[in-house]
Amino acid sequence: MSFENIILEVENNIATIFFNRPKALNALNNALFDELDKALDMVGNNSDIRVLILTGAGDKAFVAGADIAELTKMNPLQAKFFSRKGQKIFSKIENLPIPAIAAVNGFALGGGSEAALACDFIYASEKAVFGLPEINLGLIPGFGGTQRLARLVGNNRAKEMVFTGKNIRADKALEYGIVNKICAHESLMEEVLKTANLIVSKGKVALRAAKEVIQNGTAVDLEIGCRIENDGFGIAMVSEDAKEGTSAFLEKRKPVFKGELN
Ligand code: CO8
Repeated sequence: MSFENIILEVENNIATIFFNRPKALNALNNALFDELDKALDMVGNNSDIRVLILTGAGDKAFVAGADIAELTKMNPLQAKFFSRKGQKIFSKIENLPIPAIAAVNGFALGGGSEAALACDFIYASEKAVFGLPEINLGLIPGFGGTQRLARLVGNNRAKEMVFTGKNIRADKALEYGIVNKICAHESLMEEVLKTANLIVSKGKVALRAAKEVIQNGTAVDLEIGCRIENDGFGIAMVSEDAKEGTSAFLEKRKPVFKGELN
């Protein structure tokens, strides 16, 4: 399927979705969200795809936020629906059965930071800029950003960012724990692909179990989370790749994972 506002590429079990409105710094509008929603379904339903990368087309932006021009035309109900639509799509990223990595190649503001925060982790170019500047527009974040940022960096840092609308550079985002790694701008995708390929080389059942256990387990108290971990462990344990991984260890050889869903 071809898209206009995003690009979906699949190669070597890795899907890459580019936000593709470079003239508007990849701002998120309704049309882009509709395409992203479809692309995420395609990615989530294709069991050959084992990692998703999200990044921005062009050299300047990951995503500079919701499309402000489109926002200004909305009545309150349309704005409420748009906010819910964004939240649902970002939750879909978060709940994909496979890991999602954000490769933040420039401005990730407002909805852009919110999209990156919905991924499992973020690698950033040294040129990346993060922020929730909605307060400067008389707005607040509306795609889950207040919630995900506060859970990740703590209430106080999140409140300072949301109340002041001040952006932060990649080094501060690393200090805050928003970003796992800062890369030279030119080698961002290379670094992200290196990590994605490492993940692809692991057992498929174990990977899916690990993602689900962390995702669901951290939404509940520790005791229940540990029980969710028990279930995930049990499922991984009976997989073909677990038989191969444990046998290979005992036979002092490298495992050859088949990467099947059994
Ligand atoms: N929406 C629409 N167009 C945008 C956006 C945007 N968010 N960001 C940039 N553009 C457009 C500009 O209008 C400009 O278009 P044109 O060339 O036609 O004039 C083009 O992209 C290039 O932008 P600039 O000339 O401004 O580039 P600069 O390098 O000078 O500045 C910045 C780059 C700093 C990123 C600047 O563009 C900027 O501040 N952008 C807006 C950032 C922002 O405020 N983002 C938050 C948006 S609100 C939001 O995300 C809310 C999410 C929740 C919504 C809930 C639903 C109701």
